[in-house]
Amino acid sequence: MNPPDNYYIIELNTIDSTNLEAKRLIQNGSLSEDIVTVIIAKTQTGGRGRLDRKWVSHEGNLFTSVIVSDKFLTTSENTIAQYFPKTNHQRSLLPFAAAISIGETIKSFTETIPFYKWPNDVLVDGKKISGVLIETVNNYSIIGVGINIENYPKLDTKLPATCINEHSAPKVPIKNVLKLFLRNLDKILKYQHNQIISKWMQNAYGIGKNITIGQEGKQLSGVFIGIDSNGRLILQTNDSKREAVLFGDISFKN
Ligand code: BT5
Repeated sequence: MNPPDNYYIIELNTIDSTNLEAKRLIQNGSLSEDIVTVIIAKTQTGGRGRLDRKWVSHEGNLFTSVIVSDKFLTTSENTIAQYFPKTNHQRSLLPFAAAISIGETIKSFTETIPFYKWPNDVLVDGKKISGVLIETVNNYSIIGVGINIENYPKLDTKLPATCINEHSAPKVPIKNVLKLFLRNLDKILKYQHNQIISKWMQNAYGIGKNITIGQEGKQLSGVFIGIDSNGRLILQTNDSKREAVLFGDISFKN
C-alpha cells in the first residue's frame, strides 16, 4: 500500500520533535502548498503534547507530523475547509478528523473499538494509545500524531497508556500504520463537516457522564452532552444552562 498521491514523506532517525521540524520547514519557505509533507521520525528527544506537556517517544512507535496548507484544504475536494477561510474555527475540527483517522487505522490492525476522548485522545480499553497535537504556522496546519505501537510509558496519571501490539497478535510494522493512517486522513478530510462530528460522536468517550474540565486554573463541572459544529465541548452545567468549551482537559467524576 502506498501513501496517497501528492504526499511526500521525509524519514528521520532522531529529531527533537516532528512538529518542531515541521515548523522549521514552513518557516524556511521550503514547502510546496500543493503537496502534503509528512515527517516521520524513529524517536523524538523532545516529543511534545499540548500545553508544554511531554510526549514519551521511544523507538517502536509512530511519531509523525502531517503538514497541510490552507490551499490544499480549500482547493481540493477537502470539505473540512469549506468554512476555513473566514475563521480559524475549522482548524478546530482537525483534531477530530485526525482522531477518527487514527481510530479507523487501529481498528484495522486490532479487534478493538477505539474511543475518542475530547479533545485529542484516542483510547483503547480506557487507555491512551494515541495523542494529537495540531499547530498552525502561517498558512499551514501541522497535524502531529503519536501512536503507540510497540511500547508505551508507565504513567503516573489517571489515564494509563497502551499500544497496538498489546491488542494484536502479529506485530504491526510502523510503516503500515503510517500509510493506512495517511489514507484514512486523506479520505476523512474530504468528509462533510457534520460527518466528521457525527463519526467522532459515535465513539465519543464519556457522553452523558459527569465531568470536570480544567482550563487555565478554572474548573467547570457538568454533564458531557457532546460537541458542537466547531468541536467545542457542550457541558450541561445545570438544568437550564449549557456551556460550550473550546479547550481544556476532561476528568471524570466517579
Ligand atoms: C497529546 O498531548 O496527547 C499530543 C501528543 C502528540 C504527540 C505527537 S508525536 C509527533 C508530534 N511531534 C510532537 O512533538 N508531538 C506530536 P496531551 O493531550 O497534552 O497529552 C500529553 C499527556 O499524555 C502527557 O502529559 C502524559 O500524561 C501522556 N503521555 C505522554 N506520552 C505518552 C505516550 N507515549 N502514550 C500515552 N500517553 C502519553
